Amino acid sequence: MSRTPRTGVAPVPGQQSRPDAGPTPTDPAPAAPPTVTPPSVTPTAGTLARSAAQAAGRRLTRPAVGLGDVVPAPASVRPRPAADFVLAADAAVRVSADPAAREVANHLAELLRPATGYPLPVADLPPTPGPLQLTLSTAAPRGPAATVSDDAEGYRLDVDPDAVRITAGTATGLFHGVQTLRQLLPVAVESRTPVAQHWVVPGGTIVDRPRFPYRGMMLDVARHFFGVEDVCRVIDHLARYKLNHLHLHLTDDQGWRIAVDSWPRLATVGGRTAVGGGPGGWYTAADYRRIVAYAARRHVTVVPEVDLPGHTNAALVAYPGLAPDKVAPPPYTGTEVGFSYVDPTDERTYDFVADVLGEVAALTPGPWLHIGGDEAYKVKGSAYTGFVERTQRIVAGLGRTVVGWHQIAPAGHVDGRVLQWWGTDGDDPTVAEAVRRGARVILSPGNHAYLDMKYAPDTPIGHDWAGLIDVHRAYHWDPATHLTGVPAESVLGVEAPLWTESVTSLAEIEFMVFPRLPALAEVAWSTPAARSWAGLRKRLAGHGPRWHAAGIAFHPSPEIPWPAAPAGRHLPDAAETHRNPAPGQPSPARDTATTPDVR
Ligand code: TNX
Repeated sequence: MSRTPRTGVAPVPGQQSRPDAGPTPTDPAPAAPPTVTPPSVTPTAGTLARSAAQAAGRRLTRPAVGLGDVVPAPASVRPRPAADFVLAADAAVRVSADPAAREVANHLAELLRPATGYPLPVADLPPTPGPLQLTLSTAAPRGPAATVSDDAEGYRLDVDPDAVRITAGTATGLFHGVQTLRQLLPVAVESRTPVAQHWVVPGGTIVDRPRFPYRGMMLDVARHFFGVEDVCRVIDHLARYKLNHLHLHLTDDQGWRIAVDSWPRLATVGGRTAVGGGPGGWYTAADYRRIVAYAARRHVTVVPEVDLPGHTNAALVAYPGLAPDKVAPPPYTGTEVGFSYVDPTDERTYDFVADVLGEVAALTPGPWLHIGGDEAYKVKGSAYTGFVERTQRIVAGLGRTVVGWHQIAPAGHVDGRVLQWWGTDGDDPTVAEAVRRGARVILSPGNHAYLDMKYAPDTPIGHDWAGLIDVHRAYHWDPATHLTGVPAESVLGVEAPLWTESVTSLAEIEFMVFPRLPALAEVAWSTPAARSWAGLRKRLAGHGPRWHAAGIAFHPSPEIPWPAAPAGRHLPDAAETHRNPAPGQPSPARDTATTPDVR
């Protein structure tokens, strides 16, 4: 199988080249107009930006954002207005001598270099502390808010006039601290080209840790296929908001999206279709590894889902022997659910399950294997629970933890198993009973967390079977009390699924994700004490210009007091949106300036 390598993410329609992200209406006025001495040779943009900033001196300007203007809301924020920090052009990033921490420092430098134009070399700590410090500290003192969190993902951020210091027990904590720092810099930090600007960070201390360990988004790449670069861009979005899991719904009736060596027709035949008759596509092992590696560098774990025993029409087209009647069904490109299933009475089905899950597990470093289990309406009673129990044992035999949609609840317990709740009311005795037997729960309530629901009746794409979900509805629920019989200790976390029956492009993904995903990230990360609707509205409003500057499409929800301009962009016409190319077909022209560094 050969596929044309993808070279970049889709340009956001209507914005073929990035805005230069110069100061926006929310940026502070510079203290003095930068004066640039005419150079004798033609300067680069970076040189100009550096000399402009130097010429303006290190005089303090008011920071563009407040220390608390962070999404998700940090656990503790103590501003020190007299302690603002200004990044100097000759700053270096100093980091504890540890390979994973060093990666985080490199990531920080890569985030800051394009907009600042500063070289920002990365070097070990000690000897010289320097103005940007990332310190791994397992021996950090414990105690109330003044200390570094001892949580695996917690961090502490201290901003003083002489330095910004991020301290954490793990590289993941440092990474989250870096995301906070990014949000505290002016909007222009999102620019891909140098901007003359005072890079001010508001003074004070943030001590932060997540409320729930699992915070994720699901992307359905089966109904419509999204290439590696699109998925990597989604991973960037997760990382910004401290989400740490990307669940990929890899298989469904309309398409099989991952190459499996032992059953090659799954991809080459089952991967050729998509909802609405589009060209489909699939990931080679190398493609999938690129996604996993890109995610790992951003402290995001990939959760692969192979949906079984239902949602399998594409597999049956490829291998009719898996079908109950052994007859190949026609390829399916509609949007109904619940009609297809692999034959639970045939031993070959379990060879298929073991082979597929074995290969997917071998490509996936994370601990989770998601086996679907939803809407298998034609496999009833003990045929269904027997299938799920056998599949759970296969997953356990691979040394992985099973995750399934909450319909798998009646099946017997295996150690550590996780149910993903997608119901719309807070009561399910079967789930509560499974939790009593030891299951943990990921909460994806359809009426709060489903990113494929419309925002409002006039939202041009999406469904409404679980209701309309505006930002208020996405935000207003508490995972600790949401489901009867599921106490906070049994809640592993929160995940926001994006099903893609009606979502066909990266711009449409972003439109459904922003601003709801950041709101849901706050539900998963922040303590109830730190959360408030008024605070979220204000903080999201400040992120609109950031998304605009980063070329991210978003829904300009009327609930959010966006700054006067730019107010976001509406969903582009379908004709403008990018569609993925057929296998073997060239990608449409891309804006290489937006290409994520996929490695
Ligand atoms: C239900 S929620 C499904 C999906 C659909 C989605 C559309 C769940 C586990 N299954 O197959 O894509 O609704 O909203």
